[in-house]
Amino acid sequence: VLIVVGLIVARRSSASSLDSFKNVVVTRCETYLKENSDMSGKNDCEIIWGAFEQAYIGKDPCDVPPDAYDPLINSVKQDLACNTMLFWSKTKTMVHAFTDNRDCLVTLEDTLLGFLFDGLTWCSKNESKETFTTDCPSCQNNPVRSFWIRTSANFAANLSCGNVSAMLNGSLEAPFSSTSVFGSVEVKNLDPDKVAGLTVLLVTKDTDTTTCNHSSLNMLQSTLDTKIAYNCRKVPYSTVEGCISDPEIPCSDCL
Ligand code: N1C
Repeated sequence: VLIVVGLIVARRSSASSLDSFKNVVVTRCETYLKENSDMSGKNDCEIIWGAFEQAYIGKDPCDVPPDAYDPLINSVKQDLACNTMLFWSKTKTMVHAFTDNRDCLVTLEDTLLGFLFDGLTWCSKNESKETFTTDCPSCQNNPVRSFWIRTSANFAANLSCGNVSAMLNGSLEAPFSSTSVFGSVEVKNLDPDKVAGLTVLLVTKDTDTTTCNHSSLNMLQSTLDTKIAYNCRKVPYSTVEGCISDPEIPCSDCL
């Protein structure tokens, strides 16, 4: 009897860790579609979950390449208004504090795909049907890293249009890094037939010495397709802080 009870408890607990992960994703999905009702007819949370799962379930957690997520990308239907896309690098917390109360700018995490998986960890194992949410390896082709690479490429290549922006950290030695997701994936995937310009918003504190003339930003400009206009502007950290604490201040007064 004890063995049977033990087996039931073991089965339940392994099933419930998957169930709770799936639950988090599907609940986020339903919440998002409720808030963005124009998308709800075209998107199905169970189909999106199925397309997501098949990218990594049963696979070696170091052998999930970015293109494993192609079916997931294709399962989501979303359009964004041009001129609103905001990229970021090493400014995540500030950027989201800013965009959470405002519709004028949209980050990847404000799109359905980014919203579903932001902050989550997942992997499986060879021939396993399970999803693990802890102890996932940090190798090159791990499921989480490949997901962000693939979704970021899609955000830049297929969703971005008009004049787009990137919020970079002026308190760092080098505000632009060519090995970041922004530098290695997004900048290279902007479509010069759709994107007219990229403006760097260099968020700077009074004590910072980094300017738009920093050599790493010259590198960013030279990586960019010559058909895309490049601009850079310093934005005082205090202005961004003020706009975070008062959502009534119009976007045009913030950036
Ligand atoms: O490597 P980064 O930043 O330059 O990537 C940021 C860049 C943004 O413009 C986003 O569109 O790439 C996109 N992106 C995410 O939206 C995202 N959400 C969460 C990239 N990475 C994202 N993450 C996780 O943060 C992910 O695990 C990745 O490795 C970090 C990147 O943070 P970063 O170095 O500050």
